[in-house]
Amino acid sequence: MLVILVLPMFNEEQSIPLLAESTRTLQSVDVILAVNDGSTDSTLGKLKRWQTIEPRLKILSYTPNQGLPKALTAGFRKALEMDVDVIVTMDSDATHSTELIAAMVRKIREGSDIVIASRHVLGSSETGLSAFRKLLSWGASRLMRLFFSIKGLRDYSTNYRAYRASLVREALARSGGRLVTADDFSGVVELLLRLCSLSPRISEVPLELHYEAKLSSSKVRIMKTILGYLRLIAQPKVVSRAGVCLPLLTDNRNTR
Ligand SMILES: Nc1nc2c(ncn2[C@@H]2O[C@H](COP(=O)(O)OP(=O)(O)O)[C@@H](O)[C@H]2O)c(=O)[nH]1
Ligand SMILES: [Mg+2]
Repeated sequence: MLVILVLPMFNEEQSIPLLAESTRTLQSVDVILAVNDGSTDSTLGKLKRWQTIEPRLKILSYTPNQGLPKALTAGFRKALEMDVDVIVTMDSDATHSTELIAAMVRKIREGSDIVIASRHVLGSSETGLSAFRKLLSWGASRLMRLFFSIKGLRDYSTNYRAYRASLVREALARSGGRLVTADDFSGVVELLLRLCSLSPRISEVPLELHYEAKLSSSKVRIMKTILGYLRLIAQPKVVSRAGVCLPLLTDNRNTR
């Protein structure tokens, strides 16, 4: 199975040496795609330097900054052009350990369509996070479970996930290339809720989140993200075999 690791980046100059180190001997990934989304620091320069020692690294770079959901969608498109089988997405801030990727890919091979590195299952842990940030991710997942309830899913808002590429391809084809409406971090939740309408098999592996390893500043805009979550729960829902979800976007429906 051809596996791509998509790394969305906005001003991650400090994290790039750590990412380079943690992927250097990683055999479970065939291609690394860094999506540099209008960074204003030396992210692009650092990526180019990394590329001189990492032949698997591809760079997708554009300006101005368009937000995490667009960067993920652009990464998906690029990945599908490369005809990969599995797309793994992860934060580029050194808080997610690449060691989980092998287990996530294995689960896809065994039949899962989406695998979540979850903060809310037995064996997971979170260190270095403020009580408020812990509450936010726990509260977001509780809220989503209350309104949506997707089988096998407890962590709705993590960006550390593996997707079967054919599922993403089908979603993009059926939605006219547009997967999410949000341009803030709630788009990470929205993406999952819309993919859910295709009845994917979803499973989770426990994540040990090491927030104390974070060197870059957090880009989460908390109020905007909370408003984004509320907007999601207010939308019309559909029921699929995977649970209560959001419909895929169409060209003239569900757009802002
Ligand atoms: N492409 C892109 N990536 C972003 C943007 N904002 C944040 N990110 C990336 O998304 C990931 C999550 O952001 P992060 O600051 O780690 O959030 P936190 O860990 O939840 O505090 C990191 O890899 C960021 O570099 C953005 O506007 N565009
Ligand atoms: Mg992060």
